[in-house]
Amino acid sequence: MQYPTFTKEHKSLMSKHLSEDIFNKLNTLNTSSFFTLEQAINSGIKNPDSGIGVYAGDEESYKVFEDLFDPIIEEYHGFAKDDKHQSNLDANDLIAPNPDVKGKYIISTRIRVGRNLKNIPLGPAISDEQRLEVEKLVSKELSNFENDLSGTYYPLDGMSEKDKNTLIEDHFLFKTGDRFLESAGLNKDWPKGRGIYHNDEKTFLVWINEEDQLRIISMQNGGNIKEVFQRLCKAIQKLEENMSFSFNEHLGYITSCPTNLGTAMRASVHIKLPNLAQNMKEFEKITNKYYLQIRGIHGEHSQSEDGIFDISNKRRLGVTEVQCVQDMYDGVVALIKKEQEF
Ligand code: ADP
Ligand code: CIR
Repeated sequence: MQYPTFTKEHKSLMSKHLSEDIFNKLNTLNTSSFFTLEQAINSGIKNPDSGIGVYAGDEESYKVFEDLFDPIIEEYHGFAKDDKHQSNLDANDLIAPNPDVKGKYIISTRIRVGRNLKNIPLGPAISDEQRLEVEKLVSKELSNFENDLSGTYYPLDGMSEKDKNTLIEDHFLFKTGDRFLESAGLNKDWPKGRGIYHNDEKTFLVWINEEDQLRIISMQNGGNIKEVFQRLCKAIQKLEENMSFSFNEHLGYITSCPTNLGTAMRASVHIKLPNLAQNMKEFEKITNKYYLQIRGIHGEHSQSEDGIFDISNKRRLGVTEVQCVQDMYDGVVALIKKEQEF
């Protein structure tokens, strides 16, 4: 392919870091699952409003295309080429008493991690057969889960529009037709091989074959962040008893989007902050200090509604899982304090 034409609308880290020299060096390379630079950057080219604009097809992509990925990883996570990732999934190390016992601000808490099976390409490069194999393996493993983690797997293929839309609207299920994932090749053969597992209370959920092969999710109403983290840690440990996930010492857990590397964790609250909503400068001072990201309440790239925001940790690599949740928790405590001062 030719060097892409970036317009002033292209705002991604990919368009920032893909110089013509780097492009020429990487343009003819491919990984062993035949993933190319053209596939990696297509989403950022087709969607000029991308924040990141690049996806990996496999663990090897991060090495073969390192001249592009490394500066993006460094800028997003503040993580240098020689740094080592560290993991800590011991919920006892988290200090997080409920910061909103009266339930005035925090509507719900959700913590998710992404995982991908070792030696199988990531979503952008997986074959249709491999995707079905992943669905079979993971749903079979989950069928052995017991007690509060016991649930049912619901394939997307065959799910009624009504059930699907209710699950999406209630924040449990991924949306259909995301344009960023579409141009990254992640929606191929949709809806086959995709689905959601959840317990009756919908406090433990697993998405299969969306942006990552697994998204393991713990969520519940209110601000008991520790309880949500404890449930997630238990579920991850249980899954790791019988499954091997793609992981290395430098990049931690391997995910298709470089923002998710490391812990692959996003810990969030939906929180009502009507006063701060009128004062975004003060709001962002706090979110920047605590390494937080602000999203709308219908997920990434959505707008906030009625002064309710999705607040989550931004760093995921080079910090432990406990630190990711602690970043979010400490920031939420500071936001509530500021909200009360108005
Ligand atoms: P991801 O968490 O995988 O980065 P999204 O930002 O698209 O993806 O969010 C996925 C879904 O999770 C959306 O429906 C979103 O509203 C919901 N969600 C995120 N955080 C919370 C929360 N704290 N409480 C309830 N739902 C949430
Ligand atoms: C984008 O570049 O905007 C999309 N590909 C999504 C990037 C992931 N977003 C994030 O900040 N975690």
